[in-house]
Amino acid sequence: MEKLSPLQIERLKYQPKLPESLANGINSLDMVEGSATQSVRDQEQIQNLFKNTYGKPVITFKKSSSSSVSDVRNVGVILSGGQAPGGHNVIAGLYDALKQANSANKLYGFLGGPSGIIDGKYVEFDDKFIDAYRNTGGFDIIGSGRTKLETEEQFQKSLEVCKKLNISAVVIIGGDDSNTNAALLAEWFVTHNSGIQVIGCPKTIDGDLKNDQIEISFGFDTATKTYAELIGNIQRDANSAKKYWHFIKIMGRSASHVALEAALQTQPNITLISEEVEEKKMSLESIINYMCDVIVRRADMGKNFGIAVVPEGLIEFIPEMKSMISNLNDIMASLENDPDFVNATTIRDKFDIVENRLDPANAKVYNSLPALIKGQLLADRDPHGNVQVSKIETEKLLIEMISTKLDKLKSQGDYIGKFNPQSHFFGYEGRCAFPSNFDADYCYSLGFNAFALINFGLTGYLSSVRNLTAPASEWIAGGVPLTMMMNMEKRHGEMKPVIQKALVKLDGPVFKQLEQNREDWAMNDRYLFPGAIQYFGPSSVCDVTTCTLKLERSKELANV
Ligand code: FBP
Repeated sequence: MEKLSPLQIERLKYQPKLPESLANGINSLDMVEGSATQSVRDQEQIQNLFKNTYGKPVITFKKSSSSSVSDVRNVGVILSGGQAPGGHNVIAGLYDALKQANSANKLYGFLGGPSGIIDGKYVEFDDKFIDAYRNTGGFDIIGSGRTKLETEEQFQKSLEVCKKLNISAVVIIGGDDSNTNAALLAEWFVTHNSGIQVIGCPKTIDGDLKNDQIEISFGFDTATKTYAELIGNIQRDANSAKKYWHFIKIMGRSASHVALEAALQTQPNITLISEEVEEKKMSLESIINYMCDVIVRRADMGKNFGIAVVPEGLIEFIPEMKSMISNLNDIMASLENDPDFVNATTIRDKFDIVENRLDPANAKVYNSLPALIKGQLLADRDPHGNVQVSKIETEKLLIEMISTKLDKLKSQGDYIGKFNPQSHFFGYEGRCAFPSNFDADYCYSLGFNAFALINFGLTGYLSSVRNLTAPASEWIAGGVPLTMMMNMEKRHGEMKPVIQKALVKLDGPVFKQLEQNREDWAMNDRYLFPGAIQYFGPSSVCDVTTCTLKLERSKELANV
């Protein structure tokens, strides 16, 4: 038998908590329908594209006094996109609900992400299989992938695979792009009278798949706590040695939720928020000026050290960069089938092809960047057309530009300090951590609830569990129509229906908390050291919610 660590052994025994309605039993639920819904934007276009699944009501489950026996069902599950702590528990919750509903039910796991359903690569779960993964991090139970499900051929193949396995429902566990896949597949299955339902589950450490019904995506809690632990450790090191400025890029793709949450948990000297940069139209130069100002003022106080937190997607929000990247994206999309571009072996060759096509203003911005960043900007887009911001070393770009500016200031006698920078990128470190108790419970509930949605014959819905700052027994289970979250956006040079990303709200309580403290944290070292996630012990350390959820929920509750 595989050797397990002591924590693995203990975590396998953890029994995740469920909302009271679901704990009452999967066959003893009542479904309550809300009123019809609309997409967040572009209603006419979205309704046209999703003729069968558009406009459905929000669903809430209540415990029922009566109980029924469910029909036999086979379900397939897919883990899609980037890893997020708790994915295994979604599958465990789904499996437990499905077996509780009818022990003859079967759960299949498609291997390697959405491509598994297309290529018919799957496993069938049983108790032993599932039990080995309960409360563990990672997606290794069946693997994940980023294949975009969108072509007629892919849908047709998926249908054939489902028919072969007698699958009547598919659960897609994913972020905004993967749940866009779920919405497209759900609509296609209805259009083709396949009788196959599709349900999504809100996954992503990025925390950008949220709205009134989805308070947070799973994985955010654990990932941000992991990054906060690491930032806290670095802060203590910085405050001990007092010789380095640490520039820490934090994963999270476009939205800055992860960086903002990690900053509130640790209180670093500088925190950049991409959404603020965009809103205030801050150029790269003005960002550098702001950071240099803090560095210079700290140096004047004899502090040649500090911590700067930088969100992963910053570069895409700096106005001149945004325009250049959008121009670059369109050009790269148009060159997708150009043999010269596809076969170009060096970045220089690629750039020579692109350069003449960039608008002059954008070419100027591109050329002003260090070679390292220029090359990284030309890397392939992901299958959904996103720039792979995890591969762009913004923290190094900032360090290089700050160094240059500080040298200039020094030569003018305006800077008396020493600048010793260190760069870090925290991303993959947090995506597969053991899920916190919150994520273990939340994920299990989402999976269990996904089967409740299936049992009530729904399709094109996202599993939703709300009221998350209350104890788990008081959580509210239900479903949100996927089309409700959609709008039209440009991807690979074309307008496509996609789930709208939730960005940091600058008038929201979470950002305000940073804004109010920014100057104090910049000059005075108010570092917090959250330490490692605790799984056992007093509730005051094991069940702490994120600042984001706490602040957003308290505002929501105050408005009720
Ligand atoms: P998802 O939206 O798929 O959950 O992505 C999460 C994420 O971790 C982003 O924060 C990051 O930019 C990206 O995945 C990295 O992608 P990859 O795993 O392909 O390197």
